[in-house]
Order: sequence, then structure tokens, then C-alpha cells
Amino acid sequence: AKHGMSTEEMLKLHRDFLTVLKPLYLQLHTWAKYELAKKYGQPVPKAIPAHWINNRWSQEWTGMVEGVDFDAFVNKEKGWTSEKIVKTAESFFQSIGFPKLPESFWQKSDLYPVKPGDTRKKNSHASCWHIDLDQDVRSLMSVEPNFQWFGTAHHEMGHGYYQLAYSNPSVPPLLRDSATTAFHEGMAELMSLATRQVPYLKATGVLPAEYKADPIKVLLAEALETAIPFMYWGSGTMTEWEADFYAGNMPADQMNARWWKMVHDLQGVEPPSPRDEHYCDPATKTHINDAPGYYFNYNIAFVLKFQFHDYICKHILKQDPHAANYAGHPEVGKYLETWLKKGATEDWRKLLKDATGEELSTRAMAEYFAPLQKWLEKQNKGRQIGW
Ligand code: X8Z
Ligand code: ZN
Repeated sequence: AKHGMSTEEMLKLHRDFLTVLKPLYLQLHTWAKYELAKKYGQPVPKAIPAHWINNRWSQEWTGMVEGVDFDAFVNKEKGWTSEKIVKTAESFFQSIGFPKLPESFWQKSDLYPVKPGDTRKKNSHASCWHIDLDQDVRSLMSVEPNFQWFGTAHHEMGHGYYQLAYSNPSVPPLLRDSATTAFHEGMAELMSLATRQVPYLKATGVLPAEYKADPIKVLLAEALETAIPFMYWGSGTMTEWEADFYAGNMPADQMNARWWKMVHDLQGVEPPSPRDEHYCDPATKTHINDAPGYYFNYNIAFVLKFQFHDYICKHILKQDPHAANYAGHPEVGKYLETWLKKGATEDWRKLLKDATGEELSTRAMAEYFAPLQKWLEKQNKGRQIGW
């Protein structure tokens, strides 16, 4: 309803995303399954066994590309602490022209893992909350010194700075919200996309100045970890399962069977061993429990982040979208501010058109990964594509 769309229209939007991206997904899926079969000394399967992938839902396929595993650079041994990650994220926002976070953010947030021996329970999945529709913005995280949390800390602060931007006298309290929930995630994801660009990682000391990687491998890792499999998980399994559960007629004794059929048909992944209705595997995902009917926003956000990034690189920074550095460019913050500060006072379609000159579209995402498609087709020549 917030998007001004029916359930059917929303489902069609996501199905269309997947149709457009399918040739690239098929190539990535094939590359990954041959790579993983080699690594584990197994015959090449049709669908990928879920336990071969580094994430229990197969939402991000990390650690597969040699030389582009950034966890080797963000860890305790390299001098990273949880505090340093959060402070680095705040410095990034200041360097693109945003103010310091309010003192209350630091006093009232809950940013680090529960200490050993402390018995309190805490949801360790990251979030960021607007408490008073004004300056009281707080984040719940459990930041640890690794690359995943490096990106997530930037993501959560993206939410915080959006909340602060629309807390201004021109926006009445009831409209102090994002243009749609997808735009909130879009801003957050844009910040995490910007901060995994190699030039930023060098500037901020994550990567050593002499770090060199094959650009196609960098693109491959980015596709696997932050873009394409995520679409088949989010626009695919999560959105279809929740639509079936809330708006369809999912029988109560089919909840797990439907889930794994979607995982298979849409993601090309299968469980390590057969699952049955003793389990409800979808409920392992925090959003299924505490953010019902929300997840599809992330996939619109993933599409949006490439549109905004493309616009920023081409029209503001005049940099290659594959190797950009926003840091030190307050004009980026100024541009973001133009739409962030509107909150929910404008229709999202108009806001997007005014901010990027475009409608919602996978164009920028497809263009970003176009060089990869050709490279993958070469690698996969003669291989069994699909499942
Ligand atoms: O839940 C999140 C954010 C909090 S709003 C960390 N994300 C999704 C997930 O972890 O499943 C970010 C991308 C997808
Ligand atoms: Zn978020």
C-alpha cells in the first residue's frame, strides 16, 4: 500500500526483475557450482547444495573469489576493532558533507555484542531506529571487526542520516519517513555499495595502497556478494513465500515444502539433506519473524542503489562507477540531501524521476555488470548451465 501498488503489481515487479537478470544469474550460478565442486572434490551438481555456500540462506555468496576476499583485510590482526568500524562509517558521512551524529546516538545506541557472562538477550541483526521523529536516532548492532560489519555499519548509518535529514521543519511529523520503505533501504544500501569500492577501501586503510586485483574479479565478487544471487533470494524466495503465506493459500502443512521448492526453483539451491514439516526453515530468517511483508523492500533497494550510484558517478563525481570514491566530496551529500530531506512528502515515482531522470529500472545494475556477463560466458563454455 505504501508503494501505491497491489500485491499482484508488486509480485510482477519482482518477477520482472528476475526475468531481466536471469542470463547473468545462470552464468554466475554455473561458475559458482563448478568452482565449489572443485573446491570440495565433488561431482558437479545441478542445484548447489546450500552448505557449500557461505550464508545459510544463500543470500550473499561470499569468499569464492580468490584475491578479493576482504575479510583478509578487516580483522583484529590488521588493527580493526568494532569501535574503529563504527567511527570510520561516521567519518565517511562527514566527509560527504553530513554533520556529526548527535551525542545521543553514541549514548543511547547498543552497538556491540553482549559481553561474555552477561545474560541479557539481544537480537544481533542490525537495525536503526527513529525514536522521537526528531534527533533521537539509535542503532542496534553487534559490530565485530570483519568486512560484513564494515558494510553493515555504513548501511545502518545510512538509515540514521536519512532519519535526521527528514526531521526538519518543512516535514510534518507524520511524513517524517522515507519516500517508501524501499528508499530507506536504498539509501542504506547505496552507502554500503559506495564503501566497498576499491578506491574508498584504499583511502580508508582497509586495503593497502599497493593492493592490486583483476577488475573483472572485483566485479565478480561484487556480483556474488552484493547483487545478483541476492535478487533470486529476496525478489524470489522471500517475496514469493511471504506473498503465498499472507496473501495466497499456503496450506499449514506445506510451509517448509513450499519454501524449499522456491529455494530450488528460483535460487537453484537445495538443502544439504531432505527437510520436512517438523521444521519451519523460513523462520530462521529474522525478518520472517519480526518484519512481516517487509523483505521485498531490500530488492527494490538493490535496484535503486545502482540507479543512484550510476547518477552520482556520472553526473556528480565524473568517476567510473566501478572504481569510485565518494569520500571527501561534499557535493554528493548535497545531492543526497535534496531528496532525503523530503521524507514522505512526495510520491516516490516523482522523487526518483527528479533525482535520477529515470523510472525504477534494472538498467543501471545490468550495465554495471555487463562486462562480467561476457567474461563468465567464456569461463562457462561447454559447461552445463542451469539446474
Ligand atoms: O537486514 C538488513 C539490514 C538491516 S535493515 C542489515 N539487510 C538484509 C539482510 O540482512 O537480510 C541488508 C540487506 C539484506
Ligand atoms: Zn536497512
